[in-house]
This record gives sequence, structure tokens and C-alpha cells, in this order.
Amino acid sequence: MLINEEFINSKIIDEYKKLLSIRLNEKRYFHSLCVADEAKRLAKAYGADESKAYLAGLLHDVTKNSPVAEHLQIFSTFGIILTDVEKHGEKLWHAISGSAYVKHFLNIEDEDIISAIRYHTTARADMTKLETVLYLADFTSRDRDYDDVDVMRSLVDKSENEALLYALKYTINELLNKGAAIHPDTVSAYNYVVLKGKENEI
Ligand code: DGI
Ligand code: FE
Ligand code: FE
Repeated sequence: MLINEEFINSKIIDEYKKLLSIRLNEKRYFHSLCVADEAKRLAKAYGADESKAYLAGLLHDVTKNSPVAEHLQIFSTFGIILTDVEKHGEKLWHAISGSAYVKHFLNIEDEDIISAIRYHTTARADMTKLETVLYLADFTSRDRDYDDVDVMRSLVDKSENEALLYALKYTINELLNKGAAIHPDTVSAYNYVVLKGKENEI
């Protein structure tokens, strides 16, 4: 891959931005640009590939504004079978359809990027560096504004694991308060980080 700055200013990235500006509403398009910048910054701090992080950040919500019919079409075309929790959690669909979209329609072959997009909403146990970077960048990008955003922003600069634990607790709490189902990958991600913390105490 080209060196980071060259890649980020390349025609390829311009083309992706153009596509996103058509597919997404203004707010979501801006969010995507912000997550790309934040993912690049965190990649540098955590030792992940900055260009891959930027691209994964840029494309992570590519199907976020898609109508139900498009998600369903992607699922059936690529043989994706949803679990019950996924069927009833429409907010989870864009991570699943988005990863298939970048793989099959944008011809992105890099499995790191594909899986970072796939798990950017639920997280999962034992995430790769790039998966973690994207998951956290989605919480701390400069467009974000929620109660604990300042805490999250200081945590990502302090400790990857502490930030991850805080983000997972925050999400699980929100879901509990809403009475929503918690995806098993989210539970596994939480358990994994908690147990890893205990191991380090021994
Ligand atoms: O797409 P974004 O808004 O940028 O952020 P995101 O992809 O993290 O999506 C956040 C939404 O996903 C939020 O409304 C909560 C929902 N979500 C996250 N984890 C789970 C979940 N919903 C269910 N049902 N279960 C989960 O484990
Ligand atoms: Fe998302
Ligand atoms: Fe997002």
C-alpha cells in the first residue's frame, strides 16, 4: 500500500467518498469522515495499519442508510443467515450487510478491513487491532456527542483495554435500559476483556 498520506489523498479514496456522499445522508457522511480520521489516529497509537484503519473507518457505515430491501437483498445474494437476535435487531444489519458490500461490490479483499466492518457494532471476543481501532473510533470520533464521550475520549488515549471495557459496559447498559436483546458477540467481547483483566491481576 502507498504510504499513509499518499493513500488518504489518492483518487481511490476520492471515489469512495463520492460513493458515500451519494449513499449516505449528510450527517452520516460527515460521521464516516470523522471515524476515518479517528481510526487513523488510534491505529498510530495502538500499532495498527493507518491506511487500513482510515479505509475501514470511511466505509464502516456504507449501508447504514440503506432501505430494508437492500439489506435483505444482500443477505440473500450472499447466503447470509441471520440469528434470531440479529433478525430482531435492525441496527445490527448494517455491520453485516456493510462488510458484504465492501467485499463483493467494492472488491475490497483485505480480510482485516472486512472483519473490522463486520464487528464494528457488536464487537467480539479477542478482536484484532484493527477491529478494536474501528470499534473505539466509532465512539470517539469528533462528531460524537453522548453523556460519556469525554470519559471515552480520555480512555482511548490512556489504555486500549480500559477503553474497550468502558465502551462495552456503556453499550450493554444502554441495551439493558432499552430492553433490547444483547448480541452474543457483545457478551463474549465483554467477558473476554473482563477475564483478560483478571489474568493480568494474577
Ligand atoms: O452505526 P453507528 O450509529 O455509528 O454505531 P453502531 O454501528 O455502533 O450502532 C449502534 C447501535 O447498535 C446502537 O443503537 C445500539 C446497537 N447495538 C450495539 N450492540 C448491540 C446493539 N443492538 C442490539 N440489539 N444488540 C447489541 O449487542
Ligand atoms: Fe455503525
Ligand atoms: Fe458509525
